[in-house]
Amino acid sequence: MLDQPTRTAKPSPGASAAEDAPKIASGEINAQSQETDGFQLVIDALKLNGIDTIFGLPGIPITDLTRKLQAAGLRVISFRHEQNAGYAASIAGFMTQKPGICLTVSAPGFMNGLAALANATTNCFPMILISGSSEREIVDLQQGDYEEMDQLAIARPHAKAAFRVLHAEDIGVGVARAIRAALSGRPGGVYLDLPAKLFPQTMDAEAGRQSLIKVVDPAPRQIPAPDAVKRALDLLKGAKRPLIILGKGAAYAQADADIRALVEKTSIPYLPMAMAKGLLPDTHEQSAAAARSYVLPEADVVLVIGARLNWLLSHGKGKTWGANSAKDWGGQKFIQIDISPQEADSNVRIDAPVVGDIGSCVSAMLGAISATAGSWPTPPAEWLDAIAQRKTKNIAKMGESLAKNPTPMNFHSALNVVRDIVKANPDAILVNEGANALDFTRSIVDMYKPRKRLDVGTWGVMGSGMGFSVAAAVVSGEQVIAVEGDSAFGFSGMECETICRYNLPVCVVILNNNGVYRGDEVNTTGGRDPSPLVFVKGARYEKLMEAFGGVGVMASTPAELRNAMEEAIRSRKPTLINAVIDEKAGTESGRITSLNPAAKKKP
Ligand code: ADP
Ligand code: TPW
Repeated sequence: MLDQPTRTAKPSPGASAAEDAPKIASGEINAQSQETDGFQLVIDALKLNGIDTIFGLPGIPITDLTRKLQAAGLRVISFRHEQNAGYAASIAGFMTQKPGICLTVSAPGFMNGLAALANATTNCFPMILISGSSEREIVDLQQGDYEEMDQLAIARPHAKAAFRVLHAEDIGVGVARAIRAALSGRPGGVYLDLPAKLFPQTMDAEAGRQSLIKVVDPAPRQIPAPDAVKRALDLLKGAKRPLIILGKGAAYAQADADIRALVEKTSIPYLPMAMAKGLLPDTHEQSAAAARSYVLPEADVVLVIGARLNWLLSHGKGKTWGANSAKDWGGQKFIQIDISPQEADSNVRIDAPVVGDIGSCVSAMLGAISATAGSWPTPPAEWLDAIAQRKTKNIAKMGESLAKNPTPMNFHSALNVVRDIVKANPDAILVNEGANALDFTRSIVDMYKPRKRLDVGTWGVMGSGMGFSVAAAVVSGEQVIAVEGDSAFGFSGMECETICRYNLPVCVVILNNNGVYRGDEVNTTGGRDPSPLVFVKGARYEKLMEAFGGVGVMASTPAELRNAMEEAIRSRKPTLINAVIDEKAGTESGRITSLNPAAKKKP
């Protein structure tokens, strides 16, 4: 044990009533001296704040912390790569409104986790990356310590906040600050640096107990200003062709009933962003998802709830929105509900920003609408009829594609099966990544309940699949179905071992077309190497799950895929189905071919 001076902790102003104080396991305290240490204080601080699961990967200096966390009753889910543990933590945060914790070793482990931390910040997922770090004195003089790296400085630009704790008595404050930063306002990723020297530091147990903080109201409601609500409703009321867009912030907010009531009371058609699918069932008659390319350019007033007008919404302008060129405004008026006061006007003018938490904003709007005593106008019939017509046409067209049964399978015939299975199992959580595998799944597979679709998010990040799957199963206990492109799966495929080790009900379906995007590209330059976009043909991915005691199935027909998925769900066994599809199926970059510089090449 390192010889650290025992400093007397000040009583913390946030330390609440005695019943909130952690019961420190007696075995962990030196009975004679009644001391506690850094390990124990970290554990107690997390427990005190309701953290019950840690996603991570052990090693110096946090090996013992993982053991002690487990001994203290927390669930420690140990991964094969920190990036996957990080993705798991971030999506656990999205699902639960509690910060997901990822615990890593110093430098390389930290760096592996950092990708997930940055992704969490980008996606507004609450997460805390806790990394052990090396000796400050040596790191700062760059004297070549074991795993030397200035982690705090590196994390800062990728996190909403970053903190380091040097003294045991400050652990309570450090953990409290991290939790508050991750959850309050716009959620995000937080970095907490815990140097190796901190863990064995000792201090008086009672002073340690007093130093811990149970965070009170970590995500305070933010009530919108009444005049902002009125401005928004006045604009919405006068609309001839109103539209509501629901984003993953709306899913995160867990204001499901009020959001549904707002949509239904106003009768306004809505579009769900990918991770907002299921907030209202995708089969809801007001869903305009099947008429997206009609409603975006035609709408005159758009109410955006918990979505940013970023690339996924073509920045609120350009041809998608009916303008003549990419930089032009389509003429829509926007109302935007968001917790971040800086979000409005980020891309186009927001005529009526409503700043606050979605629960409070939607409830305020509902209250004002109800006060109109039934006089809220239904959108003009021409608008609703025109949307209904497009929907009917597009749904019929999709039905035709789904009904085909080509050999080999294509995305449609395979996903038709997934669509039926999800319909029959609406509580199952669908994880989804890939390019074509992502785009087709998003449009073909209907979701019926909120927060059941977890995907690549704002960055379109490949590699989130298995981390998300592990977390979804651990946090919810529900069946997970992960629909993966074969390339996408490869980024985190080794976590099949984790899925088997924890015996999680995860059914991975790989839509295997032998490559990135497609598998039929050849190197025509005469070189000896294959095209950079293709993989080993006929790869037997299912054997990866078998290697760890799970179930592996190769499925070449929709019937085989259906049987294998049904069996996976019945048995709840870790299963990997290698769904072999046509290697010519799919397009380069899926639906975002327009962003590919190759597509922009001048002739
Ligand atoms: P999508 O990718 O689905 O379009 P984004 O991630 O772009 O969604 O946008 C989510 C938005 O939701 C962010 O601007 C974020 O500030 C906002 N947000 C997240 N949680 C809340 C909340 N509880 N209340 C209000 N806004 C929120
Ligand atoms: C971390 C770039 C986007 S989509 C994709 C890559 C490599 C894989 C597409 O092939 P897949 O799907 O998964 O087989 P399909 O259905 O089209 O055949 N690195 C990261 N993120 C991204 N987005 C990429 C690379 C990419």
